[in-house]
Order: sequence, then C-alpha cells, then structure tokens
Amino acid sequence: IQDGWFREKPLLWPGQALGLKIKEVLHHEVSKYQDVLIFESTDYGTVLALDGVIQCTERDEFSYQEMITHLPMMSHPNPKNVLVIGGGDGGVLREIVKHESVEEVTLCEIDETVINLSKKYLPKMSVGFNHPKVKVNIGDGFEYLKDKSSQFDVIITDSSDPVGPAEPLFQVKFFELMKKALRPGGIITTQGECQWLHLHIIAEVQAYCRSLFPIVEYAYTTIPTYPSGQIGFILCSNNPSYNLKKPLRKWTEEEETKLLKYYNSKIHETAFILPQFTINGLKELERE
Ligand code: AAT
Repeated sequence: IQDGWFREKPLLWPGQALGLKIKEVLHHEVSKYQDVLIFESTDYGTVLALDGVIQCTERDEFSYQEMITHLPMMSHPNPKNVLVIGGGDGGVLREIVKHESVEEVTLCEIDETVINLSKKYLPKMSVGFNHPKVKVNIGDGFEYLKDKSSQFDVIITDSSDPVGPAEPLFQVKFFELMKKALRPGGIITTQGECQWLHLHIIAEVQAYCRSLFPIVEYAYTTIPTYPSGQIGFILCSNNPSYNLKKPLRKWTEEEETKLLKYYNSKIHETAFILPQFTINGLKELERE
C-alpha cells in the first residue's frame, strides 16, 4: 500500500505488479497462514489479497469462479458429490449449487480467517456458504484427502499460488490423492496458472497428470486482476471416453442469461483452444 494504491507483491512474477486504487482499507491482519488484506477499490469493488497477491475482486471474480466450476461440472453426466479445496471466499460453492444434480458439496479451506472475512466483506461470493448442501472443513486440503477414496464425482482445487500454504497442492502426491478420492467417471480441475508467465509450471503439472490420468486438458479464461489478465485450469478425468472440451450437458439460452455472467456452452469449447506459443512452449518443455 503506497500513495493510496495497492500494488501486488508477487514472488512468482517479480517483474510485473498489478496496481489498484484504494478507496478504503476494510481489514488487514496476519492470520496463522498468511497476510490477509481486504480493501474497497475505486474500480473493482471489494478486493481480497493474500500475501500481497489478489485472490478475487467483486468486479471480475465471476470469470474465474464460473469457469473453474462449470468446465468440469458440465463435462460430467451427473455430478452428485463435489469437493472444493481452497475457495474460502465461497464463490465456487455459489456456482456448484447451480447444478441440481448435486447432493453434497464439501469445502476444505486451510484458513478460517478467509472464510470469516469473506462472510463479512464479500457477501456476493460467500452467499455460497448458506446453501443447505454445503459442508465446510477447516484444514489443509492435502491432509484432508489422505484417507478419502472413491468418494467424489468432481474435485475443484481453487487454490492460491505454489508459494505459501498452497505449495503442496501443486505436487504430484496431491494429484495421486485426488485420483484416489475420485469415483469412476470423476473429473478434477485445478487452478492452472498463466500461460504468459508460468508455462514451466503448467508443463510440469501436466506431465505428472498424464502419468496418472488418461485424459488431461488445459483451458483458460480472461480476468483483468489476475497476473497478465489470464488464468488457466488443468482438467483431468479417470474416464478415457470423456471429451472434456465439449460440454456434455448444456443450460438453455434463457438459463444461461439468468444464471451466468461468463460461462456459456460456446465459451466452454473455445477455452481449450490454445495460442501457438503455448502449444510450442509446452511441447518444448515436455521434451526437456
Ligand atoms: N476464489 C478465490 C481464489 C483463490 S483463493 C485460494 C484459497 O486457497 C485461499 O483462501 C487459501 O487460504 C486457500 N488455500 C491455500 N492453501 C491451501 C491448502 N493447503 N489447503 C486448503 N486451502 C488452501 C485462488 C486465487 C488464485 C490466484 C492466482 N494468482
């Protein structure tokens, strides 16, 4: 915070930093796990930043939360039991319960402070916590998954970046645990970082996903307040006959208008079409 501006302090992309003008700092504390800052910005509504990195803003969160949720949910024929790792603002929960097939959603967030502050300052996202199908578990997602097997139809890892508490969530062991926790025909999606900045992370994660799952895909969305204006998702399934690039189920156009702000069945398909520098870069990194 400097001269009324918030500037990101990103360890993972030290050569660039997004700035947002502050209207008012609403809360700032160091929790057991991270530095937690909530402020009202002049142009992007209320903002949550963890360890100096923006996690969500009221103005553009829907892009990320809808895409990380509906890409896997619409690729599954009948998702009933869903797990979210991270996602303490509640936005992904808000999206999951739009699917009527869902019977139970569990959210496992490491930092209770994020949940409590989101309930106070980010009501449009934390509304997700109020749904009767939602259960909350406070703890490390990695630990939580250790004793789970064949339980979830969809697992969504809405995690922060691999520095700090989310580091274990980018390791191969975590993907093995998710694989074990999936039911047959299950799908996982993880926050997959940005092709402009982190092709090496994407290549590494994809490589061990390919050693575990028959289907591995990368998709992305646009979002002004994540680094470089884009963020990706890694999707995997244990069912080799799935085509995650095409929605298996669709909402009607009226439902899309009513329920959604970013996702629709057409953008589902385009999200998997990657620019040539990404295709070339990933090929090169895979050879190394
Ligand atoms: N929808 C908001 C986007 C996020 S929030 C990521 C959440 O993951 C945070 O609330 C954080 O406390 C939680 N988290 C971090 N590590 C763990 C863990 N080991 N187990 C469970 N939850 C965890 C992500 C924004 C991405 C930003 C991209 N630059």
